[in-house]
Amino acid sequence: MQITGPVREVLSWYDGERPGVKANLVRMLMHGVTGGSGRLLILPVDQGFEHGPAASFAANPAGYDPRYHFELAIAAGVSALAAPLGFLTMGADRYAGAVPLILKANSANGLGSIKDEAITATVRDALELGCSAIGYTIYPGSDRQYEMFEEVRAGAAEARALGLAVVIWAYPRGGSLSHEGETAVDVVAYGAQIAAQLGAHIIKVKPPADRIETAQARLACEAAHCDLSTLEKRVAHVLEAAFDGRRLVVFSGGPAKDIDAVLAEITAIAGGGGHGSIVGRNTFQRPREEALTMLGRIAAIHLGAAKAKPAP
Ligand code: FBP
Repeated sequence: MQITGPVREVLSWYDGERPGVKANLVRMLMHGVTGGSGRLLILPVDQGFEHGPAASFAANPAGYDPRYHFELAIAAGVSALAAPLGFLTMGADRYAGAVPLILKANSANGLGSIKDEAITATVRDALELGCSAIGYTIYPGSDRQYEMFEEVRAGAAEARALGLAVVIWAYPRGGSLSHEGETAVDVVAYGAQIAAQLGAHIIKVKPPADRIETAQARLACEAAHCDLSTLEKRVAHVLEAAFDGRRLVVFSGGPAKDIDAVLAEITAIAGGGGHGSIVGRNTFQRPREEALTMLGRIAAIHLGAAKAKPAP
C-alpha cells in the first residue's frame, strides 16, 4: 500500500513518535471512504453506557446489538469504530481486521451527578481486541479534572509505549462552567489544548459556539482582533489550540437533528480545516439505509474539503 501525500503530511506532525503508534494512525487514516485524504470519519457507539440504552437505541432498536454497529461501520467504510469494552468484545473476533477499532477505556453514565469517568478497560484489552487506538474522555473544568488528567496521562503513556494511538474526547463540563460555556469557542479550544498536552494523537471536541466564556480569552482575543464570527473561523481557532493544527482534531455530531442541519455544520467544520467527524446518534438512530447515505454524504464533504486544500 502506498501512503498518500496527505497522510504522510499528517504523520510528519508526530515526528519522534513510536513506529507502532504511527502504523496505527496509518491504519485509520488509510482505511475506508476517506482513506488517504488525511481526514477521518469515526463512528462512536459509547452512548449506551454514557446516556443509557433507551436514550441511545430505542429510536432504532437494531442498535441494541453491538454487531449492528460493526456491520454499519464496515458497510459505511468509516475510518474507525469507537466503543467500550463490552461492545467491542461482541464483534472484535467475528469482524477481526474489517474496520480499525478504538477502545473507549473510560466511561461515565447518566445515573450519576458527579462529572467524572471510571476506567472501564485497559491497554491490554485494547491490544487483545486488535485495536488501533485507545480512547479516554476528559472533563476539563470538573471538580474531578485533575484526577482524570492523571489517569488519562498514565493510560496514554502505557498505550504509546505499546504502539497504540491515543484519542481524547475533550469535553469541558462541571465545576463552575455553565451549560452554554461548555461549547464556548475559548473553552472548546482550551479543552483541545489540554488534550494535546496530555498526549492525544486524535482529539475529539464539540463544534465551537459563537460565545467567549472566560475573561482571559475575551481580553486576549480583543487585543489580537481575533475573528471568531463564523463556525469556519472558530474551527480554525480550535485547530490552532491543538498545536497549531499539528494534532488531528475531529468534531462531534451531538443529539440527532435534521439531516440538512448536520450536513451544513459539517460543511463549515470541513471548511475551517477540521480533520473529520465523529458522529454517532445522528447516524445510528436513523434506519440503516438512511444512516449509510448520511455517512456517505459526511465523507463526501470531508473529501471535497481535502481536495480543495492546496498541496503542502
Ligand atoms: P454523538 O455524535 O452521538 O453525540 O456521539 C459523540 C459522543 O462524543 C459520544 O462518543 C459520546 O457518548 C457523546 O458524544 C457524549 O455526548 P454528551 O456530551 O452529550 O455527553
